[in-house]
Amino acid sequence: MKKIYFAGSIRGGRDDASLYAEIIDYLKKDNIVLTEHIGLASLKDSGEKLNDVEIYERDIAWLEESDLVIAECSTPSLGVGYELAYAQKINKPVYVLYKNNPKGISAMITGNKYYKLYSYNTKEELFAYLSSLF
Ligand code: 6K6
Repeated sequence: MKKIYFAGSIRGGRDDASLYAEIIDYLKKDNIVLTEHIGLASLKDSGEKLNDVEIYERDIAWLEESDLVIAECSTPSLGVGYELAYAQKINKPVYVLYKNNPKGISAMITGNKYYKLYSYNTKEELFAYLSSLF
């Protein structure tokens, strides 16, 4: 069982929250997802009970503990961008998933050869890719 740090937008916008939940449920079948709250519909603007310092310190500890990082990046998020850079610095394998659309995502991600990028058109493609990883 791998420990997965799943990253997805929170304050950057919750349009893809239900997709995050589906990905997390899928990954949890055979792995431990340290950040399973990312998909919760209840994780709205009010946030968690922790303050921002506590959230930051807990998330960094989870990143350090993880075996790999999977980020769904279709909704741009400062926090996810920070996590991707941090994960690279500590040499974690990083998988970046995003929907194939004309706007694309930041060149600072797609231009970085360290990241394993996967752009998808359908959920079927996305889940077939995820199953190929394990
Ligand atoms: C929830 C709603 C508003 O503020 C919150 C705070 N709660 C968080 N709980 C857990 N992880 C968080 C929280 N805020 C940010 N993160 C981490 O940053 C997650 O691991 C996400 O992958 C990423 C989201 O960053 P933003 O910039 O979209 O919030």
